[in-house]
Amino acid sequence: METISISGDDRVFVLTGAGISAESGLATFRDSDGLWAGHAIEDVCTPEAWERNPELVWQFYSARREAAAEARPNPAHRALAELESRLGDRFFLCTQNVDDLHEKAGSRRLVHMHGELFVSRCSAECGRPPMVDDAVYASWSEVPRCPCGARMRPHIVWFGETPLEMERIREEIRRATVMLVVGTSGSVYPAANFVRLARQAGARTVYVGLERPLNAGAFTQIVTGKAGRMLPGLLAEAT
Ligand code: BV8
Ligand code: ZN
Repeated sequence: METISISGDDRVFVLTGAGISAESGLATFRDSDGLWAGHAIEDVCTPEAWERNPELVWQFYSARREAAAEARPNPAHRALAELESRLGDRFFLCTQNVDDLHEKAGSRRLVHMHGELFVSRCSAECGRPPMVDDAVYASWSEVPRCPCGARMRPHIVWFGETPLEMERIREEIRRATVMLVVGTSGSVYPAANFVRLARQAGARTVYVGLERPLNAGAFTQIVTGKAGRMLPGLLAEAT
């Protein structure tokens, strides 16, 4: 059984994408029946889309809230939470996913670089902190207002917007000796570039996913297969 060698003085940076939540029943982006199948990115995942038709944007994210609320973590999420419990501060998890399945599996040392589904913030960026919000909004009139009067928007990083926690992420990549990337096609930046930064920092880079990603050339080890099936065994000997 192939394993990923992680030993005593290794620091592990993990990056996950939509593929890790596929076995939990959440659609990925690029699959034929993926999230983008029903909607053009431009209509639901850009600041321009929000200006043009904020009701449609809230309907898109409300549908994703309903789907994610039903979903349960799978063995891949749990294997990473288990690895965190063994490695402690030698472990860091960065996810592109906006679902909360990593948290449901017990992960704590993580950042959502593209935002979180069950969080909303002021669309006027008045400075008030984002708030936990699992409500679904079928019509614009239901969308709550910030105390400043502006409507709330999903706390999600749309295309053209700056990802969250980039300084922290860059710092963790610099310190990593192993980068493990799970279930991401390598098509969206800056996340798709992290593996190259890790290589430049001298780290071993491992990909686990259904198919070779677009940035396959930057990996020192590639294991193809379903993350829920592969990851527990691959990490079994990690210390
Ligand atoms: C920015 C939140 C400046 C929303 C998301 C031209 C060239 C290069 C870059 C650009 C360009 N033009 C524009 C850009 C920049 C743009 C970009 O990358 N565009 C792409 C389309 C070319 N990026 C941005 O705009 C970013 N911002 O650049 O700001 C900046 C830069 C640096 C520093 C400071 C500022 C913001 C991008 C974030 C957009 N928001 N998500 C939401 O979720 O609704 S991105 C969203 O799409 C996801 O979060 C994720 O990042 C991406 C989807 O990719 P994946 O997760 O990989 O999913 P995908 O479906 O593609 O693949 C799934 C994989 O899993 C497949 O490989 C499949 O084989 C595998 N799989 C399936 N089942 C399983 C499995 N693997 C294992 N097990 C299974 N069971
Ligand atoms: Zn406000």
